[in-house]
Formats: sequence, structure tokens, C-alpha cells
Amino acid sequence: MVKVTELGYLGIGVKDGAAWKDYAGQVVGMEVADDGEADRFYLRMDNWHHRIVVHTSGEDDLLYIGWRVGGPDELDAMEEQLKKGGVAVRRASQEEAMERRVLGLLKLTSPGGNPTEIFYGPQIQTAFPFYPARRRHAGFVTGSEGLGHVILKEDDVPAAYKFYTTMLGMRGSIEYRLPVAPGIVAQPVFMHCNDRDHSIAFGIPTDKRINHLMIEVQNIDDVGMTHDIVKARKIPIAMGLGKHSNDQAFTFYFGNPSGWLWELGWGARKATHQSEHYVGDIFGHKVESKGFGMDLDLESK
Ligand code: MBD
Ligand code: FE
Repeated sequence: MVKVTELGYLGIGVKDGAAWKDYAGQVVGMEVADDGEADRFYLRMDNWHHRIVVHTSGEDDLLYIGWRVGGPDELDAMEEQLKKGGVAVRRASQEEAMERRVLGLLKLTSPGGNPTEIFYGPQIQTAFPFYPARRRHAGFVTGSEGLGHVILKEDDVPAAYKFYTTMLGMRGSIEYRLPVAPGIVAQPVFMHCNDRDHSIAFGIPTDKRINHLMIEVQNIDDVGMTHDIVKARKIPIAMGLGKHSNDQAFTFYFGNPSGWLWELGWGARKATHQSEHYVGDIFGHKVESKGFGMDLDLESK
């Protein structure tokens, strides 16, 4: 079977492009790049052309998610695999592939309605290294682990599990059992496709397509520095600093200008490839601001 190898890129739609440039650049320390296109700009985290396309189209939500495969043969085989599995898939045109700065591209939709792309051959700018918009201690953790992880809306959890395992070749399981109301237990599922503990999770009710994007830094001081900036700007913190039980990353969650969350973390362990589940986190992760769809009790217990 063909397997995706990493979460390669995201496209998001935003109302306030100026606020997003300030947030991604000055709060988070990404590079904001402009190719002179009126309707979009790019966020860089490494020497890829981009990891995030910000379309100023107004949705304030995820527009598409890009999963990588190794090369052209894997893309052909993936198209076959999806068709055999009954998934409606379209081979994108050369123009559409170039728009994403990749060599080849399939377009499909996940069971939860998330526009999903599978690509190979991203443009890597070897002579245009990552140049953060603000001072920072070190870079982001990307490489073979992709850009980070996302929690997406997938209302039919068994259908989503089947799609990400049998169609995209990922592995995972329920990793937490969290009481959310009398008689109701949230059981989020976390899936991996490389050494990153999880590249996607679902099973938490969300209004938008996306609940959060997690990005990881190489130096813990960048978590602290960003936390100071978030506090100074009074940006809402949905969940305070803490350490997850599954990836054991030290993280916190804060609002972005579109009203969903970014999670910034450091020190994640590698995927274990064997299922485990937890009833809480190691420490911290106390809910601070409600209403971001992360009103979960992850506190240690
Ligand atoms: C995560 O990254 C996360 O977002 C949640 C809710 C639980 C464990 C790890
Ligand atoms: Fe997360």
C-alpha cells in the first residue's frame, strides 16, 4: 500500500491579512513571504517555498491540507488506491500543481469534508534559507516530520479512521478518554505517518474545519519567548503551558486572528508505533480562555 509521508502544507482563508502577517511574523516568528499575488501570501518555516498559504478570501478557516508522497510513482499508485477504495479523486492540472509549487497533485475530500491534497515534489528554495520576521533562538522542527500537526473536524470518527488508515496509510488509535459531560467521554484519535507522534487528530467536536495547528520549535526558549509576546499582547490563551501524555511535548494554545488556535510546542518524543491511551496530561494544560473548542479537561489525574 502507498502511504503519505508527511503533512506538507496547509492553505487557510482569512479576513484580516494584515493581522495575520503581524501574528505569524511578530508573534510566532515565521517568515512572511509575498510573491506579488494580490489574494494571498506565504508563511515559511524552513527552506520550502512555503508551509502555509494565507488566502485573504475571508473564511477564517482551513481551505486545504496537503499530504506528501515520495514521488511520481507513489502519486500514481495513490490515485489507484483511492479509486479502488471508492474515493472520488481528481488529478490536478499542471497549472494547479504549479500554483501549489509542487510537481504533481491529487485533489479529494476527507469523510469530514476537509479538502485534501496529495502531492509530490515541493519546491525547495536551497538558496533562500528561512529568514524569520523577528529575532528567535532557533528554528522550527520540520524536516521528515512535516510542518506540525492539525486537529480537524471529522464528525464520523470510524469513517475518518478508515480513510486515514486504509486510504492514506497512516496509523493510530484513540489516545485519550476524557469525560466532557455526565455520561459523555471524548475519545480523540491521533494518527501518524512518520516520526512525529501525530500529524492529524480528530474526535473533538469543532465548529470550524480546523481546531488547531501545532508547530514545534527546536529550542524551549522560543516557547518562552513566544509565550511572553502572547501575554504582553493579551492574546487569549486557550490552554496554558503543560506537557501532553502522548507526544510529551511542552506546549500552550493561543488564539489566532481567525479565532482558531495555534499550539506552540517543544521537546516532543517520536511516534511509538504502539497504541497507548491516557486519561490526562503530565502537567499543566489548564483551560484559561473558553470558547476555542479546547475546553477539555487534560489536567493530570
Ligand atoms: C495534542 O497535541 C493535543 O492537541 C491534545 C488535545 C492532546 C494531546 C496532544
Ligand atoms: Fe495538538
